[in-house]
Amino acid sequence: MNLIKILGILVFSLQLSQLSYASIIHQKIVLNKGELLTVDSVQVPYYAFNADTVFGQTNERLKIVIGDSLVLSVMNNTADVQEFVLTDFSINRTIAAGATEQVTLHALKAGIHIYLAGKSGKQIDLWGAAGMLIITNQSDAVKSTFYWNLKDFESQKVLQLDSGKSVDWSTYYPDYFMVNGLGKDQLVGDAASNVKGAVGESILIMLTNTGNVNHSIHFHGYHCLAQEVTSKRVQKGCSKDTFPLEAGDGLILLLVPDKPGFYPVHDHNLIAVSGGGKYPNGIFMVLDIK
Ligand SMILES: [Cu+2]
Repeated sequence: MNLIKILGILVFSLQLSQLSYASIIHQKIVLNKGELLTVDSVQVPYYAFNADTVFGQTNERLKIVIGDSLVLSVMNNTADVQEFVLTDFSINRTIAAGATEQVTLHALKAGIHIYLAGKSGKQIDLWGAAGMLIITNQSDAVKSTFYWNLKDFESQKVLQLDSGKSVDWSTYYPDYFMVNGLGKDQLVGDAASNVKGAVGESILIMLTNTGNVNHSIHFHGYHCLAQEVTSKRVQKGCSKDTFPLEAGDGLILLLVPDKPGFYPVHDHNLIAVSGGGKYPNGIFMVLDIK
């Protein structure tokens, strides 16, 4: 047997051994339209990808492990034709009203990605319809994990888009800011976004910016390590306390607290810690380390 054949068999058996850990994950998400209740009780139309046909303000989080294949059924439970886009996986599907499309993707490496409804037409990805796809290795999949999907919107522009008008984004002046589609009252005590942990523990924070302005997340008390980046501005492997995210960026941060404490994390794009013009609100979380 020549060397090339032996190498070929080796590579093949290596692939087999990796495949033996892989699973096929079937998941369904449903694009719903609903009403978002802001902190000052303003109601605006809003979209989200939920687990079923009941509208909720938080998009489903898709979480898989390296080696997995995700078979994702996407149902369009709205009255319009919609798109489902996952740019990092070259997925762009048109879905008729009431129809379901199935997409398949293979998780080859760790990272964080954004899935969204199309950027054309009413641009509903900018008023809700954008969530996270997270790929980790096996050991990270069982770590304590928190999620910050950052969003912003301007209620007047949402109303214009909803009525079929186009908007001038050069005059965009967002008045509401959210984490996982939630505002202040809903975020206080929220288990998915407020970090609880212990000194020395490895804690993962999943961050995406699915809004339309830049955000800059500042940690008080601790530094984090940028473990995976989908960003031109943050270097993989850097350790710091402020992480800028342009629209469309994503980060997987590792926090290993060196002391106990109760600290805030907030957006240094300071308008984003308001809601309807009132402070404090918006992109504001707490770290509770024992
Ligand atoms: Cu600060």
